[in-house]
Amino acid sequence: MKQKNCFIIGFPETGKTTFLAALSYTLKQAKEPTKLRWRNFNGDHQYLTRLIDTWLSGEKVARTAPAMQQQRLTLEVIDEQNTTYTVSFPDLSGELFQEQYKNREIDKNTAEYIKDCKSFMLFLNPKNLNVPEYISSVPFEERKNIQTASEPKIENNQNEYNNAVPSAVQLVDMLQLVDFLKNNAPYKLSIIVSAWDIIEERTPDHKPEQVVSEQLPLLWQYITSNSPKIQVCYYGVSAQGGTLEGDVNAFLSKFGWKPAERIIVIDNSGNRSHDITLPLWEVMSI
Ligand SMILES: Nc1nc2c(ncn2[C@@H]2O[C@H](COP(=O)(O)OP(=O)(O)O)[C@@H](O)[C@H]2O)c(=O)[nH]1
Ligand SMILES: [Mg+2]
Repeated sequence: MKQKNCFIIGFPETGKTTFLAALSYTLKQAKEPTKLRWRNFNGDHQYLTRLIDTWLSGEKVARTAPAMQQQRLTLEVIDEQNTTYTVSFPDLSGELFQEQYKNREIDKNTAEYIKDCKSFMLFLNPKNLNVPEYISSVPFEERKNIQTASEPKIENNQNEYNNAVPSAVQLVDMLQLVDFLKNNAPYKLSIIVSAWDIIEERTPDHKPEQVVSEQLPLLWQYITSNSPKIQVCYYGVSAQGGTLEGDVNAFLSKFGWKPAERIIVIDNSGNRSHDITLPLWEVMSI
């Protein structure tokens, strides 16, 4: 049995817990063929069962408050060659990453975990990215009237502070911390653009990497210029299947009551499937 750790990076509301719910359901079901299948689970069984039930019923998963975060969720999965992997897959609260950025500190356990880890998944939600306005996109007449750019203040309120800093700046900082802790050793990184249903509605021809290069050019440049140390793959994932507003039954019936069909996974070549195990399988192959 191979032991692998996967570290999940993502600020609050980026789709991490919904992904974990849809992933756990997918691993367990036997109808749709998937790259990875379920073997076993170590951790809080109630937590995972509740998560899957909530997801199946078409409700939003509960917010992962810092007190509820799961440091130890270990999935035992098996691939097509019958190799078994144990994948440690913590469901951390997004506030942890915000605190790290603001306080310039990381707790010892998380740092040790990252040091040993070769597989990372980074979640982005197109609905709540903080993208700065570029000077070149502001009309010249308006530019003349801008007084002074205001620096974000260090407020007591965590969210206010982090919301004032562009998402790409905070994410590059996180990846620099990973590089530092791993002493510049190579690693695999899956970038998950979550809520892909929203991107598909707005810009149906877009590929996941294009969303990142357009919305977060600083992050894209950092990852690209750090190749081959960072071996990246990009996925667009809709773990929920759409926005959960309105009649739940009408929403679930859109997919013929087949839970697996709610999931959209799109790779950077545009290949489309319901197999949400793909991004995990890909980062584990190192
Ligand atoms: N439209 C859409 N919204 C999603 C999807 N996945 C998650 N969301 C929404 O994004 C928000 C954050 O999701 P959650 O999994 O709790 O994020 P976490 O804080 O990173 O664990 C919630 O409002 C979800 O309903 C998706 O596939 N499509
Ligand atoms: Mg969560």
